[in-house]
Amino acid sequence: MNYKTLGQFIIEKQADFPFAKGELSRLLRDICIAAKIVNREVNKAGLVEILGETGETNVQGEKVKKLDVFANEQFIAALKAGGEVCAIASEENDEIIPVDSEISKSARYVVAMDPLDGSSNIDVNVSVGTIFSIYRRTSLSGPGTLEDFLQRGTEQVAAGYIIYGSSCMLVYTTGKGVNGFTLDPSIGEFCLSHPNMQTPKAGKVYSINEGNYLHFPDGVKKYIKYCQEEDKATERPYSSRYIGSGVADIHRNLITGGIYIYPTTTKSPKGKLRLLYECNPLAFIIEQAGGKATTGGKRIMELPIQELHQRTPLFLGSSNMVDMAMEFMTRFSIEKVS
Ligand code: P6P
Repeated sequence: MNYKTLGQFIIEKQADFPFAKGELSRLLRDICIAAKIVNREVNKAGLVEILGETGETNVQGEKVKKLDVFANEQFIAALKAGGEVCAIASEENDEIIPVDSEISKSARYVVAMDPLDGSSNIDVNVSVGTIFSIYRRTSLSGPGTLEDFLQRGTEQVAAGYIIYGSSCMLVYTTGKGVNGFTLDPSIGEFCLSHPNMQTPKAGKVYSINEGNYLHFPDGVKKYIKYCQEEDKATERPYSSRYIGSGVADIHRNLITGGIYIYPTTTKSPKGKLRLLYECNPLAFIIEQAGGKATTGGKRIMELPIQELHQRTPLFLGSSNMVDMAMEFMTRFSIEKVS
């Protein structure tokens, strides 16, 4: 077998993190255990009574699908059992989940996650994903606190996503580049398939929900028209690709080049995506892959964070495309993006 498993890769890279003494490796192991279980259920979602809605709504006011609840429970259970975290934050939980057990007494990390992003696509067999962000705790001891999560994205020690698609992939960074691992179900291991991922500086794909066009800032409207113009020199018009599952759109654009934009709209005046467990981890990954992530004005990872489920506009992807979109935002959008 000429594959390198995630476990082998982490041990090899251990030397990069003398301070980690294995905790980070064990933390990634815990996340992967839950990912394999969630992948198994996503893959047979149509076959078992796990589809459909629980009838409840989550803190975002979105209808919760049973697989959301299942995924959330699996990641929380795996992280608690692993003993490496003192608290967890999740899109599915209004408040943080402090972890206070014998095995987590010396835990030094907290994990923020979106356990199943894009879940509205579950019933129609479209790829969904998990997004996670890892910080070193700032509190001194005991169960973690809200303050442990209110750190800028630049403080992340690791971030990643799992995409449950035609194959199950884990893509993560610890600040030393981005590596992608594909799950080999025959051995139940994530194997290195995309070493040192770099996103093209220029791309020809733009991803945005144009159904909201009328409510976009003028800079976004002008950028969309720029993408649609005929211009051989810059290979325009670009292609519009929008799956409605952020992890899937961003994963494709990471590989092929492209830009994903979720700007402010009247329905989401601060943007729709959440800073802590969607935008910051995705920004860490895309920057490590040579791309950019901004609000249309400011670098995502430098945004101050005051609340757990804080939202922000997001322009993320190939650096040349993000720069161009920001130029339109600067020239045409009166509301200077915060
Ligand atoms: P809309 C999923 O709910 C999500 O957070 C992203 O994954 C996705 O890109 C976006 O929202 C879809 O939102 O408003 O276009 O349906």
